[in-house]
Amino acid sequence: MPNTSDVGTTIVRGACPHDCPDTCATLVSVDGSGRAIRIQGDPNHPVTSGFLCAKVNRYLERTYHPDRLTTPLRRVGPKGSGQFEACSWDEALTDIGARLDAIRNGPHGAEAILPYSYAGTMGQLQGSSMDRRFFHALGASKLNRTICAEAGRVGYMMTVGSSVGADAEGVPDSDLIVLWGTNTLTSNPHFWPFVLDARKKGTRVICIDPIRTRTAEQCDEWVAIKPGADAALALGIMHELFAHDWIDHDYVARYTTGVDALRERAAEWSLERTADVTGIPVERITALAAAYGRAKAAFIRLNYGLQRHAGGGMAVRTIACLPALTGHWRRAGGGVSLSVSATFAMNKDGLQRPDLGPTTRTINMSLLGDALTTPDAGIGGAPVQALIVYNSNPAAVAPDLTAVRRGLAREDLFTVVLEHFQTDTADWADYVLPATTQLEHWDVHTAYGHLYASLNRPAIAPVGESLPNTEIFRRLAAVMRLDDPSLRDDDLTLIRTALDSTHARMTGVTFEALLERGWVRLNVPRPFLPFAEGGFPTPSGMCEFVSPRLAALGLDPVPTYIAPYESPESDPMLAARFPLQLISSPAHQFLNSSFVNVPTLRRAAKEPECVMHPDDAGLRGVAGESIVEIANDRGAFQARVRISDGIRPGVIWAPSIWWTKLTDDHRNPNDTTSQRLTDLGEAPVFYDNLVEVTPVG
Ligand SMILES: Nc1nc2c(c(=O)[nH]1)N[C@H]1C(S)=C(S)[C@@H](COP(=O)(O)OP(=O)(O)OC[C@H]3O[C@@H](n4cnc5c(=O)[nH]c(N)nc54)[C@H](O)[C@@H]3O)O[C@H]1N2
Ligand SMILES: Nc1nc2c(c(=O)[nH]1)N[C@H]1C(S)=C(S)[C@@H](COP(=O)(O)OP(=O)(O)OC[C@H]3O[C@@H](n4cnc5c(=O)[nH]c(N)nc54)[C@H](O)[C@@H]3O)O[C@H]1N2
Ligand SMILES: [Mo]
Repeated sequence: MPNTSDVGTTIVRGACPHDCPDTCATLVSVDGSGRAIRIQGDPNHPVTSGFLCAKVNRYLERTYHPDRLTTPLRRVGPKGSGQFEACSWDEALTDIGARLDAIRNGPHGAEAILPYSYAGTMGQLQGSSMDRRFFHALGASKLNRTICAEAGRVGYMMTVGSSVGADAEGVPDSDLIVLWGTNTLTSNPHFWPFVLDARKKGTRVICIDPIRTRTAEQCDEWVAIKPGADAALALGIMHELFAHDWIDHDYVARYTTGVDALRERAAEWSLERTADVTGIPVERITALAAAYGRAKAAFIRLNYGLQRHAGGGMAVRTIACLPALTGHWRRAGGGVSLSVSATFAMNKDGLQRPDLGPTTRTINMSLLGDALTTPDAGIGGAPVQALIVYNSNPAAVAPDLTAVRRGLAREDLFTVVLEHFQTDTADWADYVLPATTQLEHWDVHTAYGHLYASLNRPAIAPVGESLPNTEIFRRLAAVMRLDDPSLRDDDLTLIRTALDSTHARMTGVTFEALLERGWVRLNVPRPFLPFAEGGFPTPSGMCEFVSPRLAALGLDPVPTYIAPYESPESDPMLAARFPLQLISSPAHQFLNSSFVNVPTLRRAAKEPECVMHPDDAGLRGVAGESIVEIANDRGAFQARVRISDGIRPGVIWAPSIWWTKLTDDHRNPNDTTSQRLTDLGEAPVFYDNLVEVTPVG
């Protein structure tokens, strides 16, 4: 039963809402007074296995944080000053409705209103249901949600077909594990127990990363690749696979297209050329290729780190060819996994109702700075006059913060932010609306690192006057007299709609089953071997080594290497001024910019830091533990230096994403990142970013 009672304490089943592959099943203990007193991972969930991460262990501290927003707030000081006064929900919603109505009836129409949201919660309800219905019915601009995963998603789709891949629960059967562009112990920690299981029988674990992360430290081998060079490495490995005939010819003949073109392309990647481009010695490449070629069921765990570069889409597409060449998809533990989200088949259209409104323009969230400041920059026509932000903190996480801040500072921009806390973004708002956390609302979840759906029940009453996103958009729809009946659906109706699917894999994933058990495995075998006998969800039904869809886009249809925009090799002129490649991947204690304001976690992260190789520090006269300025033409930020040989020379690492207002210099690495986009998916290139470091003071 979901709720068990024990001396006045109730245990409520939930799901972690955060943007992470693990989507944990949680158990929240609530005492007789209705206060949550404990959160733990469900010991029976095969992936959660009874533990939570460093951040979500602190979820109660976050929920009951004295800084929680408890009432709607109206701006009283100048824009960006962070001066607000409390007001009632009625006052706030009436005024917001009137402001949006004026814009809707103005010369540019409702397209001048832009929703901006990402995955602050991954819940189907609080993330993407009533909000979408509201903006569709209003006729607002659409948002292309590219900020995280689009390069990789599209690249993977070009080879494999959709976000379906090897099952983490097969990992114990692997005979080689390659962690490629992922800091597993930080960003996907519930994958690790499966790795440990495989290791018990001697399976090698190799980590490919420019940084010797805490994950790389735990692996048998750290392959210190140059940033953005992963497609070259994969092509070099293929060169060896073909040369030694480590190819599953039967699999290739039955289930792939274009092997001849791929062989020709791989032939161009001699070991010497591969070593030159990747910075990995020839003997390491040979050993890696041999290990992969001789394995029967190698598991490649890709994640999103390697796709935040100019050629990120092509890199993922290229790597995704490997298990089809070797036939590893046939066996448990073999294959490649980036996201498995498309294994789920929720009724998204029913939930989001794109049919409620007209076709409108789409604005790329990764170009927020441009969209707010240069209305003609590819967004066609209407300026953005109103911005409604929820589930995201763009004033900390979006690229090119200088441009973003300039946009948010516009006196003529009407900004509403739905939040738990007064974030960097909320400081720019005209209205801030208090939202509930996962402990306070209903939701239903898919996952992208495993195959279990889960239900989140509210465990406690809303803190203060906070409301679920769904309720805020229902009320806004009512205030604005949007009258489609679907805009009045309550949360339980929305959950039933989300689960209203006839897809075979969703059989058994019902509201009743979720109420009863909290989480349910998709209707697939365990482990799931999606492509053991082909059946790729591409147009040809094959794993596409040659992609007609890429050709149609005017791109190379065959896997290839695309150099970074900013690297010493690809832009020597720029590198003469800014020689170091900055990677600003997640800090262990934070979840993007969430949890930065939670005292125990911020104390653990200490202060903005960066890691530099001794050679790079020496060249610049930078002493360990000193403060440095990290800068390029776009901007600058400061951090305390740690000097370590656990990073490639020429690369620096600044664990992220700090709230700018909680740093001494009120800036963060996104002051230096650019609004350039990846080859596929129009995604940001956060880690394709040259900087120079100078001592401060
Ligand atoms: N603790 C914690 N967990 C998180 C998050 C968080 O902020 N904190 N964020 C969540 C979200 S939204 C996401 S998208 C994921 C992100 O987590 P991951 O998908 O793992 O991606 P990143 O952490 O961005 O980068 C992973 C590793 O890739 C390396 N890397 C960078 N460039 C390259 C390259 O060119 N080639 C190779 N081979 N490696 C490279 C980085 O050094 C980093 O160690 O994690 C989720 N989980
Ligand atoms: N330099 C650099 N920049 C990056 C990255 C990087 O690695 N380096 N990573 C990028 C990636 S992968 C991603 S995914 C993005 C993530 O960027 P965001 O999606 O902006 O993620 P967060 O920073 O966690 O902000 C989410 C906000 O949503 C709020 N929130 C959570 N739940 C709810 C809710 O139910 N209702 C409402 N109204 N609000 C809620 C939280 O309080 C939080 O402030 O950042 C990107 N930016
Ligand atoms: Mo992300």
